[in-house]
Amino acid sequence: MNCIFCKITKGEIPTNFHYEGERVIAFADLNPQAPTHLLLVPKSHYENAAELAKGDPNALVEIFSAAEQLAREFNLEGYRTVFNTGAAAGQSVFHAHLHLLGGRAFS
Ligand code: DGP
Repeated sequence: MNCIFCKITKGEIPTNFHYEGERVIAFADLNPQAPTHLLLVPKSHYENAAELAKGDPNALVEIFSAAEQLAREFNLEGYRTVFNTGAAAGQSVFHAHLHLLGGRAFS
């Protein structure tokens, strides 16, 4: 399987991790949509958030607690979290990931 996020989580592509825990890593999005735009990614491969919830629910718990920790570290007053599911919704990498966005106003 040729999955870019599997390569990143395994350290095969050098990437600065802003968070690393037992099940989850976080790194900056290549194409940021806000001053702070991080991706929180489970180390295990699941295609989307629903599959992750079924296969490794503890990773989902860690994703949201890491998001809260990172928001504090990045001094975000508030933040937006997004899971895209399916190409029609804008998902382009089919390894589950949460977008954490902050540092600007959102409508
Ligand atoms: P989505 O469209 O929801 O599947 O989000 C995928 C995001 O991943 C998109 O905002 C760009 C980002 N991205 C894709 N490839 C890479 C990469 O190699 N490194 C990093 N840091 N981000 C990537």
